[in-house]
Amino acid sequence: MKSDEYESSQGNATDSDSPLNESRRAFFKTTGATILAAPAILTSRKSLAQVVTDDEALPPSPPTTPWLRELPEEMEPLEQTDLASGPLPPNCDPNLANGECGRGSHQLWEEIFGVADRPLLPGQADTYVLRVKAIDDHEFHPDYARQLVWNYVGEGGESNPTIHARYGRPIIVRLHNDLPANHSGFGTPEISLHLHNLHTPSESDGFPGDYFSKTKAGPTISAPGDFYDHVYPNVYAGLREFPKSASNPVGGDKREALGTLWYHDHCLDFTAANANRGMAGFYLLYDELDSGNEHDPNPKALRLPSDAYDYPLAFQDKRFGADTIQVHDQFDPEGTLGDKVTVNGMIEPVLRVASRKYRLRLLNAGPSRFYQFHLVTPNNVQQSFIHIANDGNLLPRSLLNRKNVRLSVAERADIVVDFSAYPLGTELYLVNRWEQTSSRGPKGVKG
Ligand SMILES: [Cu+2]
Repeated sequence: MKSDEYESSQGNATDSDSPLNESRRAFFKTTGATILAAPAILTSRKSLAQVVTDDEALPPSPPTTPWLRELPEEMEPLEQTDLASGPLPPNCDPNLANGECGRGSHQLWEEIFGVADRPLLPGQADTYVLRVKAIDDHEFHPDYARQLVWNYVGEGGESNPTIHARYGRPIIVRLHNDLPANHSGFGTPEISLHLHNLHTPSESDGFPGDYFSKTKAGPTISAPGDFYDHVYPNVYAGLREFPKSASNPVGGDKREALGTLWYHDHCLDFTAANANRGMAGFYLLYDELDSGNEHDPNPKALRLPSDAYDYPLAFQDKRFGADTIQVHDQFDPEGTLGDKVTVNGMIEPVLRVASRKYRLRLLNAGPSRFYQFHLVTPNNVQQSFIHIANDGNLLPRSLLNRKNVRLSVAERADIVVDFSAYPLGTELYLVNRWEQTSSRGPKGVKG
């Protein structure tokens, strides 16, 4: 039996080790082209013109030519919008008269901002605006028709932008729902913004029942609206047990520090469909140890690769119909197993990297695939890397000389890859060797 992209686990090991077969599973390729660039390429699996035998009996996605598109060299953080100086500063209670939905009052408002019934003052928080928009000309791949996605869009037009946060500095994200109410197709135009894993007050967590649109409100909020203000205090978990003090200015237990987080839609009964429509982005949280500055003079700082060399990569499995348009059966409780993998919204992209160390933040943004990632040469020789963080937590000690890393849905792994070990022009491939033929879970590991 063969799946769409894997030999069966009883297959011939020699065959499966050939570069040709390996390319079926490659997602991402890296290559170096200039003095500063050693190539890195990420691509998604090449689909094959084979009979699909996965449990869902969906036909395979149409084939794509790999490595046609490049990821940007740097993933720049979303720029702030000064909400406190604007016409509608965030407040503890929802601003119902001016279009905010009926969210719960912010629990920690007075503790963070001093006065319970006063709007935010300039400088008290980093503030951001995101709008969920329907984008009807997204290009997953040049071989596919441009098509509809729903993305979080920043004020500068950035799709699914990365938010940079710091422990001790609160953030307010104002989320607008600009989706059309008359949408047809998979996904529902009511949204709830969940910041996955972060310790947040419950009214800002993005519960499934907190969904809203201009005309509908979920069961855990009181009124529909145009927008929803989320407060992220960015304190360590355990704030009550380890209160703020001179020696602990952030508050909470530092051992609970999180770094790589992500936000995604969480609408009741539609989380998979809406996230698969494209609502997912990164929230990177720094502190004194993981400071986001590789030149940090603070002796406590880890000085991990930063800025352009701190690169988030979100993987989503997707299925496309014969017309190259994405399909997702939101009425099937088993979900829809994808046979194409997008990397930051692109199928089989290339990332050109400099000849130096990178921190790659790998995220399985779902909905259905599990991954066991390997970094290999075109001859299928596994390369080693350092695994430094799992699911947002720095490991007690880095795991050196790792040859693979596994990710289940919503899981993150931070790895450090030293591309200076390779001659310029080298191409490396990030491949998935976890065979999966059903949305229920993976099977054996291949290769
Ligand atoms: Cu989540």
